[in-house]
This record gives sequence, C-alpha cells and structure tokens, in this order.
Amino acid sequence: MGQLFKNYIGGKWVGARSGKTFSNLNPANTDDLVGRFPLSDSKDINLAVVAAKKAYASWNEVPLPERGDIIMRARDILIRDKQELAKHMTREMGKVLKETLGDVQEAIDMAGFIAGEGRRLYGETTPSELANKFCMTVRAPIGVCGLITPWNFPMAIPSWKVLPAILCGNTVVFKPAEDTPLSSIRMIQALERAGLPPGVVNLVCGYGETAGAALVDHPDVSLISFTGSCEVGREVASKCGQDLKRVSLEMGGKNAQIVMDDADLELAIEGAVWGAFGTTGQRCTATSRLIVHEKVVAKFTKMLVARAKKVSVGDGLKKNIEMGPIINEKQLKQVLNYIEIGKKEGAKLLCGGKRLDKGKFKKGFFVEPTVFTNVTPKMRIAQEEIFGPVVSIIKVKSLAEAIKVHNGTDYGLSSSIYTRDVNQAFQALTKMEAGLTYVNGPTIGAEVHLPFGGVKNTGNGHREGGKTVVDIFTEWRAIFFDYSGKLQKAQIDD
Ligand code: UN1
Repeated sequence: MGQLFKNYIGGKWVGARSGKTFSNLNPANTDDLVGRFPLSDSKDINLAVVAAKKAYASWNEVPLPERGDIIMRARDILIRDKQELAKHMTREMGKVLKETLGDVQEAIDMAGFIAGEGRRLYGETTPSELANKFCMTVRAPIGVCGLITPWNFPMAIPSWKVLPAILCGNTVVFKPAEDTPLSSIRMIQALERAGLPPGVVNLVCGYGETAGAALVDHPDVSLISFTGSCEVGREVASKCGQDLKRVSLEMGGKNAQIVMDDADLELAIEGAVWGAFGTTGQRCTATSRLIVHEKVVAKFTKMLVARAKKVSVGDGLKKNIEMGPIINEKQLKQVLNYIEIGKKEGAKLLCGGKRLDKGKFKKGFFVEPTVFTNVTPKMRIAQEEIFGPVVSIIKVKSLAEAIKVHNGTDYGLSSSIYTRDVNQAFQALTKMEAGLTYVNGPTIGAEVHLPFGGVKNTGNGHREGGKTVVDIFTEWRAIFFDYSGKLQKAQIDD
C-alpha cells in the first residue's frame, strides 16, 4: 500500500478532510510506490489558512534573530540528513543522486543565507524637510503567504520561498507539486524539529486545480508566490489581480548558450551537455538553444553529438548515471511531441529523439538525449519551452546576430556566452535580455545569494534569492516622527 503521509496544519500531521489520498510513483520505476499523500481540497486549504492566520500575531512577536536561529537549526538537520533526503528525492522525481544532493545543498545554502537576514533586515533613516522631525523606513511582513512550488527542485525552490517568508514574519500555507510532496514534507519536518511554532508553516498536499486554486482564491491569503508554467502563472496572476493580492511569479525559460568562434570548444561542450541534459533538461534554467558561430558550428556539432550519445541514462540512484527519467507520463508525451514537431518543422535530428522503454528502462519514463541542428530561430522547438533533454543548434554569422536570436523569444531567464574576447563578452552581457548571464559557464547553476528570476514572460519583476528576496515578502513602511511638540505642515508655505 505504500507509506501514508499527511498534511501539516496548525502544528499537527493530519489527513485530508475527505480521507482521500493520491499515490506518488518513482518515475524511474513505476512499480516503486514512493508513498500516498492527502488529496486535499479547499476545505483543507481553509483549515491551513485559519491556522496560519492564528499564528501570525504571536510569530511577529518572536524577534527576528530568534526566527533566524530556528532556520539555522533546521539547516543543521538538513546537513545531517542530506544523503538520505537526496536518496528519497531521486526516488520521488528521478534526477541523479549527485543533483538531488545539490538540491538539498541549495536549501542548506538558502537557510544559512536567510537566517543571517534575521540580524539585518535593514531599513533607512533619512532627514525630514522640517525641523525636529525624524524619518525612517522599516520593512513589515505582509500576512499569510500562499506558496506554490514545482517538482524539479523539490527542496531548493521551497526553501527560496518558505524560509524568507517566515524570517520576515509572515505565516505560510505551502502547496508543493503533486509529484514531489515527500521532499517538501521532509523540509517542513526539519523546521518542526528545529522548534518552529505551530501554524507558522502549514503544508497541504494536492493538485493545482483544486488545492492550489483554493489557495490562490482564499480571501485571507495576502500574497501568492508561484513557480511553474507561464500558462498557469497567467491564471494565478489574473486571479490575484482581481483580488489585489501581492503576487510573485517565476515561470518558463528558453535559455540559450552562445558559442563564438574563439571559444574554448571543449569547455563549451561540457557546459552545453550539463546545461541541456542535467536534470534531464527539466530546469527552468536549462539550455535549450545553442547559438553557434558558423565558423565553428560543424566542429561543435560533431563534438556535441559524440558527447550526447555517451550520456548514460538510467535510474538516478545507480552509479555512473548522468541522466534520469522524465518526471511523469504527461511530460514524457510533451517532450516526444516536441521532438515530432521539430522533425516536421524541418529541423535535422542528429541524435536521440526516442523513448527508451526496453529492458531496464521498461518501467520508467526515459527519453534519449536529443540534439537537433538546422534549427531556425522561429521554429516552435526554438521558441517554446520543452522541459526535457532536447537541444537545438542555431547557426549564426556574428555576435550581433547571436544576440538578436538570443533575444528573439518571449522568455528571458538565463543566458550564456562562451568567448575569450572580453569586448564580445561585455557586449553580450549588456545586450542579452535575461535575468541571469554566465560568461564561459552554462545556463544552469545559480547561487542563492544572488537575485534569481527573469525578464519578459519569465516573471513579473520579482527576484528570489539574494538580498532582493525580502522585497517579495515584506512591504515598506515610512515613519515620520515629529518631536517638535507643535503641528508642522509638510509642503505648506508659512
Ligand atoms: C529551476 O530551474 O527551476 O540555477 C531552478 C539553477 C538552479 C536552480 C534552478 N540553482 O539551475
């Protein structure tokens, strides 16, 4: 039957009110049942919001450094349990153990980084235009935050949201992706063991259409932070717009690596393979376009195909596996569908392109690392987010053309250029429309203490990570302190 897991509401582990559950299967082997989880709906969300609302006032009385200390203790637990947490994560969503260890590490990094904010969260003082008057700004929490996270970074992305939200004094209702509830539960257990008071974080498992939608719709939720597809992000944003809720969105990407004719090709290939096939291409930062100078494109393509053919695919828990399965059947179909679209559009399939479903692959959602060439910038495979191990090579004649192609999509998350020429590198990094730019590095691998997010349709202007994350989870208050003992009127002539 598989282990039965629960929601965490008001400091208690409870099933869904309906008593219903859903199963979560290992995408590398669907005979392996990871567990059963509460199939929650608006009733469970409502209970969680009530608990979060109740906890809000007392949580705000806890001094910020103390809130930081709780997060630090949770960090210690994550460090202690890192190996085991990563193993469960690989079972739950398929990426290889080295990468799930990295995912847990990213949550550990975020905990360390944001706990320190407990002794900062600086405001400003500024002169007043009037005598005997003092002005300052302070950051204030927003209220109950609804956090909706994806499956591709089951602990890292929740850590980017949950930890800063509570550090800043908000309380939380957290709805993790239905494909990865277990890792989220493990992260919340670490906070519980670290002494987080009941109701500060509430976790509700379930599907986006029901539990997620109820969270977005709930009148007592003041802010939604969502990471996922543009399609759902639009819906979330419009609902939040109607209700005048704060909303922070982190959505798709169509990230490109530019390879100039003077690039270190070996290095560029290693970057491309890691960027395109790491996490089975299922990162919003994944490299899905390789924009390559015509002088080196033939050589680069040959080297890339040779390397792509060698990528070892399999169960991410096994030794020497470089690429795990796709998360689920629906996504697998989407990836295979895009491969067909690419072929029909006239792109040339150089390697991969097929589902692996024989022998050791029989019970999983595996697909071959896939490389297309002869791709033109307007093709759908060069425009739409595939979220799988499929990469398209686009040939260009110059840096100017490379940048134009780079910028010619609706997205703008991550970008990269390989060149040894500092002038070209600087030109590119000032002109590429993206939230993240790497010079001589792949499009993946952002660090938590820098702002994370994208321009254009990738987001709505917010940045997770970095100092900037507290801008999402706080609002500024301006304070005017008049100690003159008389009525002083700003802007009014004497
Ligand atoms: C994501 O792809 O959704 O920069 C997040 C990276 C990781 C985070 C990716 N640190 O690739």
